[in-house]
Amino acid sequence: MIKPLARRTLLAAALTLPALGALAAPLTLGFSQVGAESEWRSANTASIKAAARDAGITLKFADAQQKQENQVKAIRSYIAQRVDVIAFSPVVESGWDTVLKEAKAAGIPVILTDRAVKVSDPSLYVSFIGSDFVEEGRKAARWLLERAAKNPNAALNIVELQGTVGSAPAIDRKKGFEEVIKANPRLQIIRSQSGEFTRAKGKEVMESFLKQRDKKIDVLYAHNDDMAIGAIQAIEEAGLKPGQDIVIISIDGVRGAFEAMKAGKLNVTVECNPLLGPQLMQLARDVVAKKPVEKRITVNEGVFPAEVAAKELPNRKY
Ligand code: GZL
Repeated sequence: MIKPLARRTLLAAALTLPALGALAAPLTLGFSQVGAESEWRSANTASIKAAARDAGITLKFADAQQKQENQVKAIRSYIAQRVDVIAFSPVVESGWDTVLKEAKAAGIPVILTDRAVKVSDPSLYVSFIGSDFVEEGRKAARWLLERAAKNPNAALNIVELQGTVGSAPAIDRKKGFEEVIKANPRLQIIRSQSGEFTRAKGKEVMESFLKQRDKKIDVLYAHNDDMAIGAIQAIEEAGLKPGQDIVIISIDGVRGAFEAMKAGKLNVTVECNPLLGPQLMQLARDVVAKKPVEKRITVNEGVFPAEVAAKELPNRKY
């Protein structure tokens, strides 16, 4: 015959064990990454992997080599493996409805990181964590407006190296930049082409811009530092001084940009924070625990002109 106290203790234990069991089972996150196209992307990947390890979260990770079909395949494999939550940085904005409907039908929540998507039904993803790319484009243009105001009669011909065609950062950084430079009609974008966020393509496209001699190039606006660094090589090979003959504005704030600014070859970089790992892991836990989460979580970012590069470089975390 079990004594009442002992029975109560056994009952309490029976009720508690499953909860403990739920806590102990590591959460499994399936992550589809764009690729490894830039310093920014490498820092983003490192942050996600380190944060998963620190959080005791089982991470399944796939690099899509900048191809949407590889991301769709990875998301489908995570659905088949019945992971607890899926997260991905969509290489382009459109074409996600079908696979996200499959994840929803399987009852697996999806988190967007870094880049956003355009979908018919916003309930196809639980939350977005990343940057405000339109604001990054505005910050880049505000820096140029301020500089141009010191020389009010100078016309400034701008060439633009866009990011990956169809990607949220490329679309939004262009939008924000154009919205602000409208304030000064002497600032004109005379050429604009995608450099695919890579150094190699950025150099190649800048070479083609420099060959077209009909208009002098005064400013380069690059949607990321890697393309700017590639363009710097092209400008030097053309016998011009980057950062002086051609003013260069870029975005990301990676170490290579601070080194280029210290060398006087880049004029300003607008920060885009890749270190989303810890916030993503906490968000994944909250989503799996069915806690209410914000639909859009953006991170605060700064603007770093060349004058502060040397002082700031030792503090950089990516
Ligand atoms: C921005 C990110 C962009 C970076 C590029 O959040 O999506 O992709 O600006 C990277 O360096 O390739």
